[in-house]
Amino acid sequence: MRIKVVNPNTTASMTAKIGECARAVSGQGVIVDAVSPSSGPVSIESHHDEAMCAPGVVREVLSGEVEGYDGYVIACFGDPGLLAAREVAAGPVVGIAEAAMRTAAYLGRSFSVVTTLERTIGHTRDIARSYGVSDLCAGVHACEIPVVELDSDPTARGKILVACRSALVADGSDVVVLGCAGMADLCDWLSGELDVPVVDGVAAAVLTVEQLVRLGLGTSKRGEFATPPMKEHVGS
Ligand code: 2AL
Repeated sequence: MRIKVVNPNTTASMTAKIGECARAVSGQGVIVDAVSPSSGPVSIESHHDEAMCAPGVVREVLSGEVEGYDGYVIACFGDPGLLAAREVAAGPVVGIAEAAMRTAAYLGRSFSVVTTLERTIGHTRDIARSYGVSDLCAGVHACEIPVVELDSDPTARGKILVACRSALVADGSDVVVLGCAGMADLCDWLSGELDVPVVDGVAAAVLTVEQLVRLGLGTSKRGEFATPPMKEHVGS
């Protein structure tokens, strides 16, 4: 089985980290390739960034179909391009926010999302609603660390831990969902510190795709996610 993990941003070090975290959980015989689009924003933390990265995400899934991948993960917490990617993929396509929120629903009464910047909170709430889990999402909290500083800022870990602790208290929740693929490597450490389940969407999405492929399940091509007619494009 081959799974293509698409990091919608173009920061190569983050793509490498996402690949490591994905391979750490994938099963025997599963090949995981982590890629990012050849052009696009270095991080996704606004509606504008999401719109700008989506064509690159879809291109990676289209090329993945030619390359023979069995399924795809969209490794950015806003799940940019997810629905368009489903239209062009035969196998399953899973976004990390969707996988993390659905996984968290198994683990407690409610969950808190800890995201990067405050401006991403509205979109996170919107997607929780669209996935039907907004009743379980007790709160969305920002640690105010930009995506590209998650690795370089020596205070980042500590700030994320503080944000998780205060989210659990403020929301009265019992599970933490990490709101950025760039936090994937902190998941084990945070669950040890917090003593509650901490869900990393990269791991959750990879295992969800793996499970769906093993079950022989792919994206339904009846109706909304049928292959769309490819249209003539005007201009460059
Ligand atoms: C993200 C993410 O997962 N990747 C990225 O570039 N931005 N999420 C976020 N909340 O900022």
